[in-house]
Amino acid sequence: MFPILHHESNDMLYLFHMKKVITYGTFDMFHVGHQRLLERAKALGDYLIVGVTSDGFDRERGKLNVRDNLAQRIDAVRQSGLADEIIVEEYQGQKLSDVVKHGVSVFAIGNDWRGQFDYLGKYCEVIYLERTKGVSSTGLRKANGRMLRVGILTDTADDADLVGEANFVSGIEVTGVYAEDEAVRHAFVGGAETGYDLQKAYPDAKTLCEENDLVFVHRRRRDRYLAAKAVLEAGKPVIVDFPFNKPGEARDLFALSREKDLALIERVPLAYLNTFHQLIWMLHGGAVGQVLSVECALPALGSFRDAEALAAFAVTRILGTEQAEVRRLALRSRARCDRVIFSYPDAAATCTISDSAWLTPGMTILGTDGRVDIPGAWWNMNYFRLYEGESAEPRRYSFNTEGPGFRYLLAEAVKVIAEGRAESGVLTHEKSLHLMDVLARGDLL
Ligand code: C2G
Repeated sequence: MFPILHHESNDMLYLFHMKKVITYGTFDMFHVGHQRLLERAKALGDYLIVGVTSDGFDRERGKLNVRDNLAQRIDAVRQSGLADEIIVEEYQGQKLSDVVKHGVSVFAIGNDWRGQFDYLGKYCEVIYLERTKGVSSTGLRKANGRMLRVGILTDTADDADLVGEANFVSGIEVTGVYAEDEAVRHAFVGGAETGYDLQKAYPDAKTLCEENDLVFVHRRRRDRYLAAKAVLEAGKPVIVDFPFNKPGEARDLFALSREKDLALIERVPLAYLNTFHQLIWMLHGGAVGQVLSVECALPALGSFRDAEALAAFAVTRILGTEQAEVRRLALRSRARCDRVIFSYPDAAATCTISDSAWLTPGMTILGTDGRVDIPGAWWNMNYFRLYEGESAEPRRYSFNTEGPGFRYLLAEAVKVIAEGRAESGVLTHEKSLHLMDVLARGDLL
């Protein structure tokens, strides 16, 4: 952090006695809501410090595709004429350190953050200010005409986190839903109490496609293929759950998406996490020597088959698809438990998928020269521990990703669509087909 601007006198005595107020924000596309917030914050004391989030910190906290860069956002705050000092917010936990370091008396922030900064109350007064209604950076981006409208084609009242996650990706707006079932539609459009509070239930899938720029197909596996096909045929890009029923279905759709130059992106949020990329590149670079085994456990997140496909995705990213032989052992007692075993000429992987409440999720990768551990929800990993050489102490690699990961996939989708591509380089259609072939060989479809 560095002071960028000093309006007030530098007289130390004056500085010592005055009441300092601090506030933070991204201040993307600076607007009247930001201006009013700064005015009211300033009025709470004699000296206003404004923390503007760095581009990296916004990415880390999952605020993606912010339109203005840090220099532009700082400039906008400076031009408001309200800040006595501007600092840059670069990391989680900085607020507390700033409050102490700058001798701050009041921390003020919009009431969309109500309750979240109460912990600062030990060091200064915490005030949540009413937000200005009817204006937001999101609204302005929309007015600029570059919003991507997203519709949901679904058969379940669970949105797979799309609605919440889309809020963090600027340039994208979830408009509405089509579902055959009235109760499902109601969950999406029946107002805030029933669920997602979307504007619109479309009368049919065709209208949904016409009125949106991108469709999320979130349906049972047996219906995914036809639904995604209808979207592409209606001329719109699609995000669809992974996997399809058969490799043939995937082949068909990938060909159609190429032919029509429309993006088809399979929903595997793990594929889009920075931490996962780093893990894969480090393993391929020999971080643990030669990989001997992968062991992982995960709950049946809604569907055993979809959970197995996710595990297969992770395992094959580590050990490859070519030489994989797969089989599944299904155990059924009071709780269901599937075990999927991948054998390779020089390595093996075991994935345990269960709906038992006692399952301990995690992943361990054992190599000739080291080991990687990912405790907990590895499919949403934001760190891993690498044990190598003589040292018993692991090194920790992390990216502080936020949320269930869908937002990173959405941000990539926005890019792929803007560039007019049919697929993302992160999970290409070709790689996905290889994985489908593995799943088919192991009778996992
Ligand atoms: N704000 C407002 N009225 C609006 C829009 C925003 O009062 N119509 C306020 C927000 O509540 C916030 C400030 O303006 O206090 C900046 O908003 P953003 O740029 O959206 O920043 P935000 O993501 O809220 O970051 O560490 C960062 C902070 O936690 C806040």
